[in-house]
Amino acid sequence: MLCPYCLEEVKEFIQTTARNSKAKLNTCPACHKEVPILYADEYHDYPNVIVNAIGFTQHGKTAYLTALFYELWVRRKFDDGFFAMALDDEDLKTVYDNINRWKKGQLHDANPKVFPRPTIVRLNNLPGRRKNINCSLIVYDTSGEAFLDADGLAEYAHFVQKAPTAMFMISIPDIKTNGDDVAMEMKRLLNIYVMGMSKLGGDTKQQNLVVVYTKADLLQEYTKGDWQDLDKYLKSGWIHPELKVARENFMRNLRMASDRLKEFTAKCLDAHQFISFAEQRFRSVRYSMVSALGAAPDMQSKTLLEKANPRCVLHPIIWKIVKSVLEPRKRGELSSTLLD
Ligand SMILES: Nc1nc2c(ncn2[C@@H]2O[C@H](COP(=O)(O)OP(=O)(O)OP(=O)(O)O)[C@@H](O)[C@H]2O)c(=O)[nH]1
Ligand SMILES: [Mg+2]
Ligand SMILES: [Zn+2]
Repeated sequence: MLCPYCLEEVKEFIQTTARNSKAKLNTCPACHKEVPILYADEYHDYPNVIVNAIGFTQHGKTAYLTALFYELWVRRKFDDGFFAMALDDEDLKTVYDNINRWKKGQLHDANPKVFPRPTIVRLNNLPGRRKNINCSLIVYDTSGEAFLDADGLAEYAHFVQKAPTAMFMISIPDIKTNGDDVAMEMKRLLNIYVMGMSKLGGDTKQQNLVVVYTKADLLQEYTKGDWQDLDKYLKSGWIHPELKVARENFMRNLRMASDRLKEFTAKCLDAHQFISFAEQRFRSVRYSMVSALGAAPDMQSKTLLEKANPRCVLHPIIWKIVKSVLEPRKRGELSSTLLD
């Protein structure tokens, strides 16, 4: 079993009883931290999906993860019995605090450069094609400063090593504002990641990569003319309107959006080396675009000008679930997987 706090694989968690009450406690034999009872007791019913936001500072990691909580907790109303829940008091408080700040339009400050405590969010009955899906998202959010070099990654972000899928968060508008070259900065992040993983003894060839273009509401200068379909995708969640007719088309939609974004990466961002580097160093590479806010915020007051309206935020997570849980479970017979 994976301890969500020290990321050691342990045989079992140690069950004790709290000193001053009859409350049951589970602790990790490796780091001695208290692990949620439900996490340990129902471990095998809820496969872990490690959500690791990897990206430079201010590229929208925390905003994205908050939008994800909001989407999963409040906005998603699937009719198949779907609900999201927390497993301990601290995570429940984190989720509610974040969502409440979010609803008031308050954004977060930059994260400190420390190894973060993850927030565990359990998803029940996420609709799949044939069967619903249960899983636990283990969400890590750290400062972008941890990704400035391979040493920083190894020290402050070693949670990346255990995840079957890495999630790169790249804000093209921020790279442009800093006067940097988008293709070069994308390649820098990838290079740092590959070096950091080797320092940790990991191998990116065993991992999948999801490249997420963040703050996509600010990409209008790109998504016009030949690339208008990407703007429509961002706004509606569907790359081709015809696909929208049936839920069975959902994964096809994500695959087609990913292919189109790869084309965008080559033709618009001129990031050919990034594509080759990623494809040769990872098992698979997929692309997504998201807007956590839906519109640009007022930078002075750090509040949103309009009510936050997240776009496509579930899509990278669906890729993660497919790559982390469904494909390994049913490798070789994908057509019968839950979301396919
Ligand atoms: N227009 C727009 N702005 C965004 C969006 N997401 C984030 N921002 C802006 O980008 C700023 C930085 O976002 P964060 O999510 O805090 O960035 P981060 O990657 O967590 O930064 P560090 O914690 O420093 O690594 C926010 O304060 C917002 O102003 C988005 O979807 N659209
Ligand atoms: Mg942050
Ligand atoms: Zn532990």
